[in-house]
Amino acid sequence: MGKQNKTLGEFIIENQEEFKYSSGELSRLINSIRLAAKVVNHEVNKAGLVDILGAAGETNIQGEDQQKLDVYANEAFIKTLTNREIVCGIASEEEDDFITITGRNQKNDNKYVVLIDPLDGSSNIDVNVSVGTIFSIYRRVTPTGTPVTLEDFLQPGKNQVAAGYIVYGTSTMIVYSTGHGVNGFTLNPAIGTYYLSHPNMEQPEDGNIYSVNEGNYVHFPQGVKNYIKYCQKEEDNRPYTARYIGSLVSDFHRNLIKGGIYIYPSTSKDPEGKLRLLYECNPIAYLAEQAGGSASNGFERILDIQPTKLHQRVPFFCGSKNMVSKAEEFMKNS
Ligand code: AHM
Ligand code: MG
Repeated sequence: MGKQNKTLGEFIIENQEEFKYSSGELSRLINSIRLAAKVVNHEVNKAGLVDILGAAGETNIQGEDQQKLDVYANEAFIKTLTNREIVCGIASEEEDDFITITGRNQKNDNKYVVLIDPLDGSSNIDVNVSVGTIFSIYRRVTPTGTPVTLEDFLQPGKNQVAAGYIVYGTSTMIVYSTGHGVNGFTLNPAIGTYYLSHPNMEQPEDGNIYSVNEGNYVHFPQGVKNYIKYCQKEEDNRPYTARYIGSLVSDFHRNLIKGGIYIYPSTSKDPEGKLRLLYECNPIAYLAEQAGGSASNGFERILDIQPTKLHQRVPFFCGSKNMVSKAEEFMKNS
């Protein structure tokens, strides 16, 4: 792990004072995500064995049948977040409606809402490709002492107080921000500890990677088609390299480190695109901006969008600043 050997636990304590409302609650909340991430990581790592164990008629330690991993991850995060007296509501890609948490004394005095995609890209699990968890945290806008409402979840992304992701890749990492830059921590699975491996992550302003599902090309808006042609043209430092895993967290993570753009545009079949604003695009957009990158729906900043629905979809252009503005230029002029 080189010279950096600060653990995530130490980092959270050291940086607690930086939070806008430094009561320690947000630190405890991040801590509970760290814990759930370890539990889910353990399960994800066993994914390849499920068939073998299943064939032998194995059930888990509680005697339950093996669950689908996205359901497992959903329950693991919800359970962990509910157990601490910090969160008043959770919205998840796996749940139709948001979950209200009244707290042990039933007083509704917890202050934070969490929006989460517990296991994004889960169709990749069967083929041993990286998946991720994405999370977004806000302070509630309605007063404590009353049950959480939809309004507390439908806040524009610029109101986020923290956001991050966990990538279950060749190694497992947590990358998150509380509004003071982006830091990445790598799990040492032998001892179950995350170490600060990527301090102050910065997304290069330019890059040479474009990530888009070109199989949908015929359904793309003209601006995106034109931008793709631009990426492929032999000129200056182009053609760019095409890289698309089909797992948002991994595609973004690579482009964050190396420089690049990720695009999931509107299509003639899905005019709003595929990705969800609240628990996929907003947290990733927040991280991109915190790392010096940017995120747009092709025309306006993702973090400025006022959401109207919990599971709202949005076209997504995200990554190196200059690449995103170039793509926006093509959108505007098409
Ligand atoms: P999911 O939430 O159903 O897992 O879908 C989200 C995923 C993203 O991780 C990924 O970037 C995208 O869907 C890939 O979609 P496509 O296969 O249409 O390219
Ligand atoms: Mg998802």
